[in-house]
Amino acid sequence: MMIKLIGIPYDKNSSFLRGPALAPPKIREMDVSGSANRFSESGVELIQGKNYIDLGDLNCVEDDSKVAFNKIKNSISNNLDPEARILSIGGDHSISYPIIEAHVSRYPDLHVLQIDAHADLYEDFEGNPHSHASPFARLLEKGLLGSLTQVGLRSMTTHLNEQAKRYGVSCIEMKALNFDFVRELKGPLYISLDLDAIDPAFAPGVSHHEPGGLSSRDVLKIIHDIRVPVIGADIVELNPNRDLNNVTAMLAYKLFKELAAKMINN
Ligand SMILES: [Mn+2]
Repeated sequence: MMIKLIGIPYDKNSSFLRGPALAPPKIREMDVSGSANRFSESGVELIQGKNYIDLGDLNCVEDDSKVAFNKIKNSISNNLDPEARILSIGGDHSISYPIIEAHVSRYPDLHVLQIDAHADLYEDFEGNPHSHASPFARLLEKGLLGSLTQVGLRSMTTHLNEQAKRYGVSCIEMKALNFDFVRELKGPLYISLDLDAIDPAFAPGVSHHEPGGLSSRDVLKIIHDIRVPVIGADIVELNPNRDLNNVTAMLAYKLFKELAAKMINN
């Protein structure tokens, strides 16, 4: 299986701070920094040209949402083929809407695992239906997902609880965290990984610091323990402006390797 890496430097739908548009080159920098090898913990060596190719970044930094979302959806659709899996590097979380929508046209019964501090189910956020707080509301209102499971949540509101109930979302909140859900995930599975799911002690380079999160190891364990086919993934919300000594960028790079290895092994 070939992994296609696509950078999507788009952060215009961030509600609080800009910065995630700077993430794709920062994560690639970790790859060539000399600090880490290219093996996943599961023993897969990532070799460019052999099991992954880097397609570079989309040219969408300054586009408005509609134009950017169309470019993203078309790019993902054009690059999907039965022998490839796409790993997208964001960008803020709004980009997962067009990315996942494109995947659904190839995998009609697609299930999604969202690893996130936030449910991202707002009908709109401060008037913006394309906000990074709303991508999963857009996907669910179109009836596009077979199921949505969210883990890492620790910022629920009355509205978000209502939305989760309305759309039948499985919410695993941090206050009641356990990992039983991993065995119940259905495939084909898409993983949307918002780095703010991880505690700011491990991942300070995100726009929204929400204490009480997952550890780096928790997320690695979730990825390793998934038993259904993973057919696509994104890593979003790295904000290099907030990072400390590239700690979060290196975590994003490690999670990239583990997600890629998981998809190569499927
Ligand atoms: Mn989030």
